[in-house]
Amino acid sequence: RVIQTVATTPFTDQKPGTSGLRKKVRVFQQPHYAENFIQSVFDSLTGFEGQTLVAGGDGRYLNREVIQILLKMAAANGFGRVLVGQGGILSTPAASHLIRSSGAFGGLVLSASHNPGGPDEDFGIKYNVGNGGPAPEKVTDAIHARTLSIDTYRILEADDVDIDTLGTSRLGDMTVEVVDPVAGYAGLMETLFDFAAIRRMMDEGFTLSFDSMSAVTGPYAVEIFEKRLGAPQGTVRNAIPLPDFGHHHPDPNLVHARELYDRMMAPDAPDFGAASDGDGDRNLIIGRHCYVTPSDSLAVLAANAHLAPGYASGLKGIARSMPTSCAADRVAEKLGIPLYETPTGWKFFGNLLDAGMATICGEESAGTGSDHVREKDGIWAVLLWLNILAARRQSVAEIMAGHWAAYGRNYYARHDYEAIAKDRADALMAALRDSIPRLPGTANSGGVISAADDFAYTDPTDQSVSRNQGVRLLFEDGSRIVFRLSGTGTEGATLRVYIERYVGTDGDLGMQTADALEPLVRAAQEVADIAGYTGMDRPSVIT
Ligand code: VG1
Ligand code: CO
Repeated sequence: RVIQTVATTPFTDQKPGTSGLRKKVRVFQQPHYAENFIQSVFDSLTGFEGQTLVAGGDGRYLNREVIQILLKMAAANGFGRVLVGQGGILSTPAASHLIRSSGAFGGLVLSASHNPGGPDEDFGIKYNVGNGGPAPEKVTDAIHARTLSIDTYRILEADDVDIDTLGTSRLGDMTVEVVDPVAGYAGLMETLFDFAAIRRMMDEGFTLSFDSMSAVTGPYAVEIFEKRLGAPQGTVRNAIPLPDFGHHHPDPNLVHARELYDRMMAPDAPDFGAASDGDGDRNLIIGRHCYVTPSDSLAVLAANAHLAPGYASGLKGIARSMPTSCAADRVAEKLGIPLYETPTGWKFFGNLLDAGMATICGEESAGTGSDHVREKDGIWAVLLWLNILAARRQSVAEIMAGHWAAYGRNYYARHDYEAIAKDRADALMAALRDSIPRLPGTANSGGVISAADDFAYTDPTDQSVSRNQGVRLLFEDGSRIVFRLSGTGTEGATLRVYIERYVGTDGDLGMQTADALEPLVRAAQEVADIAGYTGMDRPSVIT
């Protein structure tokens, strides 16, 4: 077994985004492309000799090939052991748990998450550190710097490893252990939730529909919902992970999980519907005839988490990303616990969770999670909802109505303008940034702007500063509009416009979201001249 040192030249486009490096499969298929990035990760780390690395992905096209490359590179670079999910499969939260429970040095998660898969679609690689969470910015910055100067990578010349059979084998001086991707994770869930109570509710006729979107959660959902909780076979739909997700877009929102939405709005809808994304870290929650926005879901979960055994002693704090609605803030206030507002992306929650400052975290993009791992976790969110429903014995619609009656309602929507030419999107954001000093005190169809800024975050645990995280317009009545560019896309630029309006407990809590937000939507158009810059008179996706 010979360790080869291969000469290479840098690629200039390997800067990790919101969640790892995401590119078209064809980009990853260029000679040396994946190798350069993986070696740059290893070159940015110290002290991993003889240590354990976790490896797995969401099963999308190229997953198996890149697993083989990374195994041979890990062996050549001196790791002692790699734990790989059987078949190369690990959901993102399960990878996070495996890193933590095995004391691994870190992990490589192969996924482009909610992006589509297949030969013409997307692939991605993300490095997670020893706490199980996405590498913080100082690490991703170091990885990026290394990609720009790399001149060699190391790889073991060896046959492919059998990753389909559970057990241990040798690769050079390294051990490869193929592990069950589901068992450890399912066991963790049993420690957090009252499975007996949920099972009883199911036995009494509670109906559930879970859409795995032909992505990674299939095996997890079948094991947990059907086998351990006793839901009938077929409760989990699209349960077999496919390399191209059956040509679907594995993003659990009202556009791409339309089938589930329609089922939940039908006269004979089940009691509870949910879906998860490509890598299993997102969740879509729809009660019978009642869609729950991710921001509201975070607030409801935080307000009721104490009903689940894992959170019976209460929460230490709540963290949400800046564009996420302020619904959770009111819950934190009532509970008398701190609320942290971070930039977009789960990597900003890791320090707060490690420091015991926050217990529950969430993002408007359908990500919710807690300190049980260091990633957002789709199945965890569904189980917490089920545990709450089993404890309260109310419908989702009743719980939502009760929540708004107690806290008021944050009407909320996100408008995405996709595949904009990058220079147009950059020009729009630059003009918006320039206008910040002039905006306070001005009025538009949304009301009077009281403050405007470009969000910057100082991490309270290590004082690291992240700037330019999104332009915020704050209105006198508490409404907000936020503009930022996506950091996960692979085609042109995506402008995200986040729109929020708060209505107090004495106001109209039963409006249609689109009606409630209409004046603010117009204000966003006026202030940013979205149509002028993008040529688009309406968003591509509203969630
Ligand atoms: C999006 C979401 C963000 C999420 C990220 C990764 O990022 O807005 O909240 O953390 O995707 O989610 P961006 O930069 O495109 O807005 V996942 O499930 O794709 O790993
Ligand atoms: Co995801």
